[in-house]
Parts: sequence; structure tokens; C-alpha cells
Amino acid sequence: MADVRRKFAVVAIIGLPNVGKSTLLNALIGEKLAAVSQTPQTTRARILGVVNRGDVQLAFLDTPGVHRVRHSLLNARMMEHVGTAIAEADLILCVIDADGYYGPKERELVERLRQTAMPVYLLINKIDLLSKPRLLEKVAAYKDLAPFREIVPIGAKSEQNLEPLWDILQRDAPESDWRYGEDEFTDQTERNLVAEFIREKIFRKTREEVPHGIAIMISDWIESGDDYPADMESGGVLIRADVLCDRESHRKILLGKGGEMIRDIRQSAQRELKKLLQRPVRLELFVKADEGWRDRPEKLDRLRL
Ligand SMILES: Nc1nc2c(ncn2[C@@H]2O[C@H](COP(=O)(O)OP(=O)(O)OP(=O)(O)O)[C@@H](O)[C@H]2O)c(=O)[nH]1
Ligand SMILES: [Mg+2]
Repeated sequence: MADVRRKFAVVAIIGLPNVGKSTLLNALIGEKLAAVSQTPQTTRARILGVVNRGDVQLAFLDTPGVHRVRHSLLNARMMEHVGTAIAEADLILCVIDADGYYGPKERELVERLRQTAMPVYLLINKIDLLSKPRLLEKVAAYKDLAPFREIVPIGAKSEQNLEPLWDILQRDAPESDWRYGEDEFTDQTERNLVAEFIREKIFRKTREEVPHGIAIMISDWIESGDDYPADMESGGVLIRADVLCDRESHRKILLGKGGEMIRDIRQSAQRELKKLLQRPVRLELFVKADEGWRDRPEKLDRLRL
């Protein structure tokens, strides 16, 4: 029999690129699930993170930053992920950058969210970048702009003021059965996370057009057998991944002088993967130029984009 006192909500995290949506997801989940970088359009798909708090289960959806689709089929697919998340949501968190201003893009997004009939909460993120008086001014100004259900200033990076947000979400989640099992916390596979973390390292170390043309394909995942490296302790994993990039010139940038850049990327990714998988990891990366992959549907399907 359904336990009516239980509550469940799909909570979509929506916003323009780079406002801190993925940082917020990671902070709410208490684990690193989503890649975070200073480069806009880091997130490319929808990432689920589930949290149970008392009788309430919240299924957060991190989404790609909303932008106009001009570039590629990849961009179009990214915006489809935003659309599905909004359509599925019971509650919508609209994240903005405290240090930014309320321009036409923000206005357009807020208008779109208001048409959903679901409650929209405005989260003013990165409060650490603003003085208290300026922040209060901002909150007051946003109150007049649109009828948000609540306005909550937060600092996702240093986990500031998340308790009031939890209280609001627990209060407003509809009474319903839980959708996920007690210890189900994401839809990301281990391989998916590995690919995302490698991509994150590249996003953090490259600039301009290069990161946007990167994709990671895991080609080998070897835990035992003849192909397992003889010089590696047992219980580990050898991971081989292709780093796709959009141009031959990007490939050269990624390799760097004497292979310095890719070595650096490999080392920092390998360090993080050891923490993620909690066992020895050897990572091998192969940089390959594959011009126009972002416009090929079958490639995007294989990358689960
Ligand atoms: N100062 C400050 N920086 C933050 C805060 N939250 C996130 N950031 C930084 O903002 C940048 C973007 O963070 P992300 O979480 O990747 O932003 P996003 O909204 O997911 O970006 P896209 O996936 O590209 O749409 C990173 O450099 C974060 O470290 C915060 O509370 N304060
Ligand atoms: Mg993101």
C-alpha cells in the first residue's frame, strides 16, 4: 500500500551557462557527479542525482546551460535535454549569477520557466562575490521582476545557505511514493563518470574553441586477464580513452610541446579517477582529430549525448 506521508519531487536545475548549476548539484548530493569548469557549456547532458532526507526523496536534474543553438547538432541536443528536464520537473530551480546582471537572456529564460505552471525558485548563486548590502539590493530588485515562489541567495561552491533551500524543497515536494530505491543515487555509470572527469580536466586546461570540440570515448576497461599490465598491482583497472577533438590544430594544442599538455591532463585525470573508483587506476589517452563529430547523429548517440 502506498505510504501517503512520503514525498517525492523531480527538481530541475536550470540556468544560463556557467552560473554554477553543476557545482550546486554536487553540493546537494554531497558527491562529485557533474563536471565543473570555468568554461561555459561544460555540462552536455542531463545528470540525475537523488537525495533522501527523512520522508522526502528529491531527484535533482543538472542540465546544460541554456544558450541559442547556432553551432551544431550537439548544441541542439543539449537544449533538448533542458526541455525534457523542465517538462519532467515538479519544482524548478532557476540559478543566476549574483555577480551578473539581469539581461535579455535571463528575462527570456524566466519567462519560459513561468509558462510551465510549476513553482519556480530563484537561486542567486556565488554570493561570496558580493557584499551583503549589494546582495540585499539584488534580492529586492528580483522580487519585482517576476513572481518567484522563493528567492534564495546561495554559495554553491562553499555550500553557503543551502539549509534554507533544503527546507523549502522538503516543504514543497508533493506527497507521493518515491521513484528510486533507497540507495540509488544517480543514473550515471562508472564509465560515464570517468569520461566526464577526463573531459572536465581538459575543459579546465584549454581555452576558446578547443574544449567545445572535445569528447571522450572509453575504448578499454581492463581489470584482469592477459591484457592487464604485469607491472600493476592487482585489483586495479587500466582505462584507455580516445580524446576526440574537432581539428588537427586542436590535436596539436592538446598534445602540447613535447606532449606536455596531454601528460598533464592524463596525470590530473588519473589522480581524480583513483579517488572516484577507490582503487589503482592507469589511464592512457589517445588524442584523435575527428572533424565535424558534433554534427553526426550516430556519433552523438554513441556518446549518449
Ligand atoms: N565564486 C563562486 N564561484 C562559483 C560558485 N559556484 C560555482 N562557481 C564557479 O562557477 C564556474 C561554473 O560552475 P559550473 O558548476 O560548471 O556552472 P554550470 O552552470 O554548471 O555551467 P554549464 O554546465 O557550463 O552550464 C566554476 O568555475 C565554478 O567553480 C560560487 O558559489 N561562488
Ligand atoms: Mg554544468
